[in-house]
Amino acid sequence: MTDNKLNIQWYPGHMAKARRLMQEDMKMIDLVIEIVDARVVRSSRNPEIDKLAGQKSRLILLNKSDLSEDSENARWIQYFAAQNIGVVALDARTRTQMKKVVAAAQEACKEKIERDKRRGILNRPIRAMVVGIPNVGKSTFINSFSGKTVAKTGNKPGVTKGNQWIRVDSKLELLDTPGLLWPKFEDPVVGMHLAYIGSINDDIINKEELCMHFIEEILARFPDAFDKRYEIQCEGKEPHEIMEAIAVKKACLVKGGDPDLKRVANMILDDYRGGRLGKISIEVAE
Ligand SMILES: Nc1nc2c(ncn2[C@@H]2O[C@H](COP(=O)(O)OP(=O)(O)O)[C@@H](O)[C@H]2O)c(=O)[nH]1
Ligand SMILES: [Mg+2]
Repeated sequence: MTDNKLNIQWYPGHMAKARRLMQEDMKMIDLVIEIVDARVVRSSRNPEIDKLAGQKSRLILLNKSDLSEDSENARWIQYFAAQNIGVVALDARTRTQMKKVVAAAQEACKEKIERDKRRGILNRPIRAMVVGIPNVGKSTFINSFSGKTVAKTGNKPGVTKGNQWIRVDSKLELLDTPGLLWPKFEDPVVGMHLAYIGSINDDIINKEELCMHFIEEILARFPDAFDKRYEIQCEGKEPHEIMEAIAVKKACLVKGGDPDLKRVANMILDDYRGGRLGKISIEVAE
């Protein structure tokens, strides 16, 4: 296989600004809710969050868990639980896990709640900020969590202008603006994995190359993932041969009858992103 040719750029200016804004917001909150993509838990985290969050309580949400494997979600939950980090798997488009999230937020802030109690402060809601790299579902989560009964508690003294607290219930308030983390682009695997799930602007990527890497990685864990979907035989074939076979099967051909590999790459990646190749976790807990 050729080396990957992904050349993904990030802009330090944005990064510096995002970091500054987040540091400001951190002063106002009790809990950092870090949203990651359940399919690429490692690549969708940025270790800088540890520094940024400092001593704040933490909760991790494995979002888009409807697209990752249930068994791998369970292993990631164990992985974080073993480090004493609260974690909930969810599909942020629905509200089905909201009670669990509130309970996990309370558990994560247990000590603070106890401390408040000793000081006679009862039932003060936990204040939380959602953070994560682009496209993990921060806005979706905030919107779902707000629901129809959203009570924006308005600008309060000490709140940076523009920021509002969304009262989820009596126990939890969310800052309406999420903190933007940036991916660890220095690691080429991270860039590639984020590209698989469609979190990186596709225009700057060689899709055919990306798709070949994708096929290779998927086949290592699911040897028949493509056979089933496209009714082809992958065994013994190189990734580019698999793409050609799919092109023929799906009549993705250019004029003259050659396989249209660019179109095939788009189709395969779209199928994966849409869950049509099945629930597949790209990164598993170790
Ligand atoms: N399948 C699935 N899609 C989701 C989920 N959460 C968010 N999305 C989709 O992921 C995309 C990015 O979500 P968004 O909230 O804009 O991400 P943000 O950049 O972190 O704010 C949108 O198309 C959402 O509909 C989820 O749990 N499951
Ligand atoms: Mg957003």
